[in-house]
Amino acid sequence: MSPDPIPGRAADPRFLDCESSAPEAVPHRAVAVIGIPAATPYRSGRAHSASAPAAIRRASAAQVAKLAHYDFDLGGPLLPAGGRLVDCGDLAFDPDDLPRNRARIAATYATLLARGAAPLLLGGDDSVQIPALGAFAARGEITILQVDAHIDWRDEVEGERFGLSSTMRRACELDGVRTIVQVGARGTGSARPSDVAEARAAGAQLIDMGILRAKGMAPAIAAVPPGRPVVVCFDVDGFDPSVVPGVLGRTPGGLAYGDVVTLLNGVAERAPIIGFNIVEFVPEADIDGLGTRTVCRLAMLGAGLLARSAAR
Ligand SMILES: [Mn+2]
Repeated sequence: MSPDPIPGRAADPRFLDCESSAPEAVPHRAVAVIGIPAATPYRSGRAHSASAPAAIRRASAAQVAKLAHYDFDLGGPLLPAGGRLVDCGDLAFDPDDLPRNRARIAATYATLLARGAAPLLLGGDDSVQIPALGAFAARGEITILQVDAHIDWRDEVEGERFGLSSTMRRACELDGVRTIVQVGARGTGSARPSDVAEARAAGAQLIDMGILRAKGMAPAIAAVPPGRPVVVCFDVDGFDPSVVPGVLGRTPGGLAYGDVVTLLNGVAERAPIIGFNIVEFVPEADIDGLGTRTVCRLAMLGAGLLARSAAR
């Protein structure tokens, strides 16, 4: 099986009206936006976040005029001096060939990383991250910082091992993944007691919402080993549903946007952020554009942090 050589289509509009680029032409150290609508939906499910990349890009249009302005979440303009941002468009998704979807993502990430790019993934459901993380881990040791209401440690669901509830379990099996820090778990999700026990036994550091309520973001930041490159795996259901209502299941008691700014800036001070994945946004379930605007801001924060790490 050979993956498609090109992405599905160029983005229109492009994220923050940046220049368009094929993955194989991305400039060295550029932040490369890549939309991935879906990869491995469950048989009982659907590609529920497929419209998210376009929704985030559309929301970014309102931010373009202020791109060079001071961003107080980043302590400067979005892009540092010399920073580049390009949009690689969206990968194709074939609901009838899930292995090919994963191969396409893996090949695209291998190309982006070989060029020295810093990928900003606009998903897509959580399953799109699995092949992307494989590409990162194949190149060197990484830390995964997951923000999510759920720990995603199921070995399989409906017989599918590469679906959205298995992302951290599959990541743990990659040689290059040395540390997994999981932030924001709360309520109930796909995890059964055995899944939580196996996550802990495998060394995953579960910084759940109870810990964060008691101690703030400091324990999550401190759990990230200094120096080793970090890939951020951000399921937007980590936010409280009053912040981002557009998710598959609204679980109360989540993170505020400001918590996330504190967390990610704290992590970026400790280690370079080399990849930033935003998944599980469901624009159709948003309320009055509230969450769309916030997820767009998250993507901007991710772009700014990636660009700062790439510039070092
Ligand atoms: Mn989740």
